Amino acid sequence: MPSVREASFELFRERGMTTMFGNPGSTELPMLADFPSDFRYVLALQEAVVVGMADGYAQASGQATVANLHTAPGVGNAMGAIFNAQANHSPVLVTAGQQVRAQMTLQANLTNRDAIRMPHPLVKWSYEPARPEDVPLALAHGAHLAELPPRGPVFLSLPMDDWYAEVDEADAAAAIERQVDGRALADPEAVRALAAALDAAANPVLVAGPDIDASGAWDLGIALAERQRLPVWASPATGGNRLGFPEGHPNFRGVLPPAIGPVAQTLEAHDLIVVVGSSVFPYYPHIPGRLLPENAKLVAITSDPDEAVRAPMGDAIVADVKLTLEALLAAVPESSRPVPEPNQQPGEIPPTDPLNPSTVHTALGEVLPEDGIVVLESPTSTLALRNQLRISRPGSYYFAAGGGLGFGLAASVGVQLAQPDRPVVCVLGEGSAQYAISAFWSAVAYRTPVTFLVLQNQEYGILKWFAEAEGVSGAPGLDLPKLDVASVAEGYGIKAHRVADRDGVAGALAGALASSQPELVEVPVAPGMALF
Ligand SMILES: Cc1ncc(C[n+]2csc(CCOP(=O)(O)OP(=O)(O)O)c2C)c(N)n1
Repeated sequence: MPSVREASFELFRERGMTTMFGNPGSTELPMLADFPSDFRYVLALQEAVVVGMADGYAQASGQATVANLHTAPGVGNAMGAIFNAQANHSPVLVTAGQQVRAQMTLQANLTNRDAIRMPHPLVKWSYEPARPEDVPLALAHGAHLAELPPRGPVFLSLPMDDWYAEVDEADAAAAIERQVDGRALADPEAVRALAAALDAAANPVLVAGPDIDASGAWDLGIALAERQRLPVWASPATGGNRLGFPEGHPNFRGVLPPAIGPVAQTLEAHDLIVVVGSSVFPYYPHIPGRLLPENAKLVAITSDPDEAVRAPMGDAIVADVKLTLEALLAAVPESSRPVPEPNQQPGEIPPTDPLNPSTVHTALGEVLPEDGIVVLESPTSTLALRNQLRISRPGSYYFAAGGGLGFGLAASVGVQLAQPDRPVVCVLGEGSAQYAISAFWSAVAYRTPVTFLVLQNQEYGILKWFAEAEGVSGAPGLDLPKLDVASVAEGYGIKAHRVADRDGVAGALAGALASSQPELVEVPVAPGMALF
């Protein structure tokens, strides 16, 4: 009879889950014993980095991905990253070791006392199998559930002696073979009604969200906008872990602001707002106002029932985003509305010393190859990067929808491992880099040739902006003088470049992008928010 470990690895193998991320402790070693040679174990040096890397890998590969943590303290360290994975709709299968069953009741050292409750609100399912022989079935359950819509992390606590138990061969084979398909078709009546409303509207608009990309519906979003002559806004950047529409497309208008009043103001002229693959809306901060322009209707298409029901206004269709766009496209005619005016390109940025973040992003835009991927965590320059780069290919942008810092650096390594043939640039604020700093080690150890671009403005710039917006003065702890990320990265074995002028930035980035090793480019930039 196979062991729990053999059956579990056969399950992972069958599902293509052969890259796993972890930080081992004594309670995880039995799982890793005789580690099969067709699997890849990616070591991260802290658990938030384990989950951040697995999140990036899961999103960029589209597959459930194992993040193996060390019992209670490891889960504790990873909690912020699990929060991000949930907001990102990322199918991470989080596992954590547990004391041997014989010592759990007496709560021997390292017992995860209430393992199921610990990550509970952040995951779709939290479980500790009732019997050792149930572990493969529980892992199958977790993998299916993580990948079913709405995708998201699940958690399993696995007692360390379970891996040696034996399982019935036929039962294990049955658990391993199962496929569960969860792509739901929309009610054809709801689609017909939306198609009729779109065609009848005087001035409809499309709001494109991250699940367009995640569901593989990129081309369908473009086709709908073109056939119906729709101007397109990106859903607010705060919730945009991926892009839903090419930002260089002539119909693209910009990124919606993330607050109630400004969203309604931005969409003022429109009578029908169709939101696809986004919550309605990932608001922050609180700027009250009308939820919608007067007389405007809103219809959202989302695969997430929770996103659908918690929206404060409008109607929703809960179904697979790609299948629904396919059906909608088949039901709408070519519109006779005028084609939206081509969007304006960003203007020239006046030279400054130190460089404006926007100037750095123009330099990045010049050297980033067509198939480049950007992983972004540089709060004051998020909008500047979107405006300057106008990223226009699917699967080319990743961001923490949850807003928990530490995603960017870790996720970029996972994204690069999942997409080894595409150049990955990770754009970081020097403050953000600290939350997952040890991911530099993994980047070097696994030869992931990420180009890290660090903007050094010597402050928590976005918090100064928030302080002003909130009318807060005199808050301590918002300055970061002399934080030298390049030197820290060098300590982890990364080749680092320090450049301060525009041509130097472009040259260093081009060199780093062409290199087969991870490299870092650190640039001092002017403080404050960069919008364009
Ligand atoms: C885990 C976590 N802790 C704290 C914060 C609050 N926070 C948001 S942005 C920010 C500052 C980021 O600084 P930096 O990366 O240097 O970028 P800048 O704002 O200067 O562009 C902080 C501390 C957060 N979002 N997540």
